[in-house]
Formats: sequence, structure tokens, C-alpha cells
Amino acid sequence: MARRAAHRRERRLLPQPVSPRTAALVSLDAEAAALRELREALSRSPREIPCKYLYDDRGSALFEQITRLPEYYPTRTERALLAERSQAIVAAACPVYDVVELGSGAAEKTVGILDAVLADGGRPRYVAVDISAHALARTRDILAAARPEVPVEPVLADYTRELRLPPKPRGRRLVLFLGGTIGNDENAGAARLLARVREHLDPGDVLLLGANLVTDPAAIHAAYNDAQGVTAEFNRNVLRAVNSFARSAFDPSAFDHYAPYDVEKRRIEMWLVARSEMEIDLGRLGATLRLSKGEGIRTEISRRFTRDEVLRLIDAAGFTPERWIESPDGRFGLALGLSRASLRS
Ligand code: SAH
Ligand code: AVI
Repeated sequence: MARRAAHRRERRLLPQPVSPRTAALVSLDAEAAALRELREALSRSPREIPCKYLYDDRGSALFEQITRLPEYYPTRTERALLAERSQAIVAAACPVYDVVELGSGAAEKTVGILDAVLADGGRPRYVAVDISAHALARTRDILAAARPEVPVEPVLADYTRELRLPPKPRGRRLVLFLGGTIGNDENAGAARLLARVREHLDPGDVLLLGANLVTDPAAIHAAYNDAQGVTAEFNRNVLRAVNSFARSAFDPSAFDHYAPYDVEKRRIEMWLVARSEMEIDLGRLGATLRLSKGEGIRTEISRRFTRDEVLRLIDAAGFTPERWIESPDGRFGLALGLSRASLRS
């Protein structure tokens, strides 16, 4: 019994086979860049793991579980808004040909938008961009079952590095960036990403951006500290994903999940905190990480915005704010912006 437990622990610590299922691995250049980025993030103060590593196969499945938790309000709040306002959103963008979604995840909320395009007489193509092969497979399965008439083009890509989209369609593009994922980046990174998206678009193409809004800190805190511990598992799983990619030897069970809401910065921060002093072989990163007891690695920020901040963000990226749709409880907002010819015209 004890031997089996020791064997299990040893296996956890041994280098794991490299999974080919993330966009970071699609080319050797990208792989070398990702290793450099990870090494640099872990040597920073505070130490960090880029949050895209949260979405290996298991992480993507855990995120889907999070979206169904009673405490995690963003998904159901945004879903209700989309269900109610899809028609108006699509009317502002019509005639839509491509519906492009960044960080599509399981894309459960997207079906309503596609339905609105179909109801408008459009024949949409759906382009799903995600770093997770697991998420893209789920997207394909969900859409094939729900709307078999809509062709799906999966794009496995890290949108912080490159954005490859299929050739321009005959009609407009409606780009969806939902879930509040924009808040997982600092302001500069978020602005860069949106500006890069706009570079791919023609004037008149449309962006629909979902953002978490400032609300009751207790509700925000609960959403990232659920009673079942799914978020804690999602957080710890990032270490498995890093082990698999970098052949490092993190032991996820040796870390505590800590996710406080910072009222002043208006953001949740997810941390993994070492329960004891430890030395971790970082495998292909070619280093050893020494952590003292209580030292943390930040794995995610999740920002809360005001309406004006969201509108300023899209405007600065070259999208003229066209509509603002807010949930009745003020916890989630959708901004619709029209792509301009240049950033400041
Ligand atoms: N839009 C969905 C999923 C949000 S979870 C929803 O609202 O529920 C965030 C999604 O973005 C995940 O599917 C994750 O794999 C993807 N993602 C995170 N970082 C990414 C990156 N750098 N490039 C591409 N996709 C990314
Ligand atoms: C994808 N993103 C918007 C989620 C969020 O709420 O920031 C990821 C997440 N992290 C913990 N729970 C959910």
C-alpha cells in the first residue's frame, strides 16, 4: 500500500511526456519562445505562471465545471444577457458572415449568437480561436450537435503571440471575446490584444467584448473560492500542465490555493502558495526553483472593470463604442464596438 503511494508520488515527480495538445507546441520556435517566457515569468517578482497554462485538457474540463458552480456568477450572468440581446447585437453587425470567437472554450454561449445570425437570413461560418485543443474539440462537438448547418473552423493559436484567421469572408466579421477573459490580462496586454484583433478587421466589422464589472467583493471572492474546491483544483492543475510542457517536477499537492480580491486594484489574484520550503527541478527550463515556506506563485489575475474603462479600452484599440449592455445586477457588461479604419480616426 505504502509502496504504491510512494510509486504514485514518484510518478508525479518524474518528467511527464510532453503533450502535443497546446498551441505553444505547434512549432519549435514557438516552443523555445514559450520555454523562455515561462522561465522568465517564474524568475520575476512576484513569481508567475502565465494563465494560458491553466487550459491543458484537464484544466479546460475543470474550467467548464467552474462555469456551472453556484458561486461562479459570470458565466450564467453573461449567458442570460446574450440570450436576451443576441438579436440586437447581430442587427448592429449585419450582414454577418464570420463569427470569430477568441478563447472560445466550450462555446456554449455562442449558439444563441449564431441562431440570431441564422434568423437574420445569414449563413454564418464560425471561427473558434483557442490555445486548448480540448476546448476546440468541445466547441466542434457542441456546435456539430446543436447547429450542424454552421461550418466550424478551429484555429489552435495563442492569441497573445499571433492571430491567424481564415481569409476575409464575403460579409462582415463579428468577433466575440466573452467570459471576461479580457480581465485576465493587465491593461497594456489587453489593449495590445484588442489592437491586434482590429488590425485583422475591415472598417465596420464588429467586436463584442464581455467584461466583469466592479461589484460586491464578497460575491467576487466566493466565485474564486468555491465550497467544492473546483477552483482550487483548477489552480493547482496549472502545475501539472507546466510539468507536462517543461518536464519540471512541481508537486501540486504541496501548494495551497489562495485567491484574494484586491479592492484597490479591483481584481482577484490566484496564487499557489508553498506549504513548506522546497526545491523544484524545472526540467527543460534548465534551472532549479527554490521556494521558501509561504512563498507564492501568481497564476492569474481577473480584473473587474467600470463601464467607462471598458469603453475606453475598446476605443483606444480602434473600435468605436456602439452599444453597452449591462446585466440588471450590474455584475457583467457587454460592449459592442465598430472597427474604425485606423486607431484614431
Ligand atoms: N469564452 C469561454 C471560455 C473562457 S475560458 C467562456 O466565456 O466561457 C478562457 C478560454 O480562453 C479558454 O478556453 C482558454 O483555453 C482560452 N485561452 C486562454 N489564453 C489563451 C491564449 N493566450 N490564446 C488562445 N486562447 C486562450
Ligand atoms: C476565463 N476567465 C475569465 C476566468 C476568470 O474568471 O477570470 C478564469 C477563472 N479563473 C478562476 N475561475 C475562473
